Amino acid sequence: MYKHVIVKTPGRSYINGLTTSDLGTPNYAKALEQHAAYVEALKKCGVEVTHLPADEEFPDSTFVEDTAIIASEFAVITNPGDVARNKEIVAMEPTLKEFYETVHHINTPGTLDGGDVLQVDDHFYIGISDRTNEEGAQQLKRIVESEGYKGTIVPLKKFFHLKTGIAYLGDDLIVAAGEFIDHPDFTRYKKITVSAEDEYSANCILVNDYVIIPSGYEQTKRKLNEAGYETIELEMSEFQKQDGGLSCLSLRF
Ligand code: CIR
Repeated sequence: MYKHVIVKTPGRSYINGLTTSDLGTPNYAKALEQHAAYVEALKKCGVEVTHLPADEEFPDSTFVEDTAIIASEFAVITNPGDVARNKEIVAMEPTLKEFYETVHHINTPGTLDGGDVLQVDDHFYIGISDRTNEEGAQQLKRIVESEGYKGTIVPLKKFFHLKTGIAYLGDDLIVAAGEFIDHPDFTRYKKITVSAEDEYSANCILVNDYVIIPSGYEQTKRKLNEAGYETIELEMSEFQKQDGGLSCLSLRF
């Protein structure tokens, strides 16, 4: 069960953040509305929300997931791979220290974005991407192993971040899209597969009794409901425009 989440309001500078998509410039007012709905959905899932104020200096800082990895006994401050985002970790560290005594760090030359890390029970899967390098992945693997967890490094082929294409729903069930559907590291799990057209919906989050999914992906929603999950759908258009998904907008623990 998750008890707590950390989120951060998007600032006005959000519209100037990093993106590889050609979906257009985000509408700031709409992004605020979508973010507020996200926070309400999390509250409905029964978690307490630490809501950090916007930080105009860092346009992408609403995507708090990239700044930390959180397990039940420890947190890891990452070393985000894009220079424009790297110092987002400075503001996150004191917040995490309110909750965790043990806070590890990923250090340069290692880089790592939280979006590249998927926890499946006692096992952390760590993607190597444009943001997370081999050295950063190895550092995190050593940290989780020192804490009694397993770590597996997964070089990505196409996805932006590992969790762009995969989610864990508990009970050995993953949601997988693209390169993860037949990936040898994930064959041991039961799978809900997501088609290429619905790829964006692979980034969904289980928060206690609900799976939160982006709205407009009927096939994924049906598969989740058939597997016994209650879903909450959220409009995510303004975050999708900046390559962000549902997992990116919170740290959950
Ligand atoms: C970035 O390029 O870093 C942001 N525009 C999107 C980050 C998305 N975060 C995530 O997938 N964890």
